Amino acid sequence: MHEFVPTPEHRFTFGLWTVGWEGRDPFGDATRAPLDPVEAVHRLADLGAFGVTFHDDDLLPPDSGDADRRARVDRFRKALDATGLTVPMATTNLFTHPVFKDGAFTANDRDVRRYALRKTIRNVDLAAELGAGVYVAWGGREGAESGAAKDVRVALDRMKEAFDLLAQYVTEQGYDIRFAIEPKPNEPRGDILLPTVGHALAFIERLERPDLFGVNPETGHEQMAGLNFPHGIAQALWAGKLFHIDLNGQSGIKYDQDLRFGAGDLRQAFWLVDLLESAPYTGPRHFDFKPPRTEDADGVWASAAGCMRNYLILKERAAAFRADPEVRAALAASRLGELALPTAADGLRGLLADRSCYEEFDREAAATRGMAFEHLDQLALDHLLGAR
Ligand SMILES: [Mn+2]
Repeated sequence: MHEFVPTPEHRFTFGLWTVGWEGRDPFGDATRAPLDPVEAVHRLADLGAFGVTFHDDDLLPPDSGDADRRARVDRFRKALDATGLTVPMATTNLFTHPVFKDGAFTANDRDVRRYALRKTIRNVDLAAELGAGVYVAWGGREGAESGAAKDVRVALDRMKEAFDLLAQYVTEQGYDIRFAIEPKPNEPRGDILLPTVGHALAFIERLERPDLFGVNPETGHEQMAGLNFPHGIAQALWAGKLFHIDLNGQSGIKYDQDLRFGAGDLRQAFWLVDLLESAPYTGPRHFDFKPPRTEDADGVWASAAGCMRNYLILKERAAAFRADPEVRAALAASRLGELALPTAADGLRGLLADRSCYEEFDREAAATRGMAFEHLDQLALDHLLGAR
């Protein structure tokens, strides 16, 4: 039996804000003490992680002066060097401080928008210094609760302006950094702009440098809207835009649960791992979860270890599913191979000239063909449940 031991080769990464979450929620105070980022680095390395990510404010108190900033960065860097942990991604906190109550890049107040851009640029510099190749942008406060309060078309102009300026900045600095937009439908705002992977993909194509922008989809964010997360990831891959991914768990349409990966919708987690492991995606498997506030420090690390363990179990289960001869036969019976054939390799003229596909098509016979999907799906469940 496999031991499911994570190693840096698996490229598992965690946000400082995940294991460092103190358990403060809208109804209750913190249940855990603050976690020193240096301790987080050492504990994550001990667990077999590959890297760590951060918001600017996770690492550096927002009002810290230059000397204090430098001391904290140097101390963090020392921990990275001592453990071999990497920083593949960084991001900006544009949501906690009250100044962002109406958003950051799309706040109605121009001075807030300009501050948000400068705050982001300052942390992009640090991301470059620490070697991050991806910079995530989650616009949690970019939205509204009432219709007239936000002219959405104008707000999207401002969003585009912000990202165009950021693209110009990294280009002029010569940074090897690309941006990944993280969609979310709601929470904390009543409705957030760029609510789904699909909205973000369409937005990116309107930017001046679309090549520098992709998406950072999060399991729970899509599932909060009732959407199929593996389908969203597949479309991002199809568009060449899966720059990063946030893995966690969510049980259906409700508040953002941020459960450890594998908890919540286990079937979607299985299909997601099946997809990621067969896709041309070599980026980090990044966990953006929150150890429940019921947990003490031991529970935090058990939760983090569980994210990686569940991924590795699902990876093994998905590989067993794909290698099973009965599954291969069931895939053939479900005619997956036929989906891979172009519909009209003979071109439009061939299609129009082919009487067998319309005038002589036996529609009733085609309609009676079973698709054999249930047998295929049960084989998947058998593998997922460890029954095969
Ligand atoms: Mn996230």
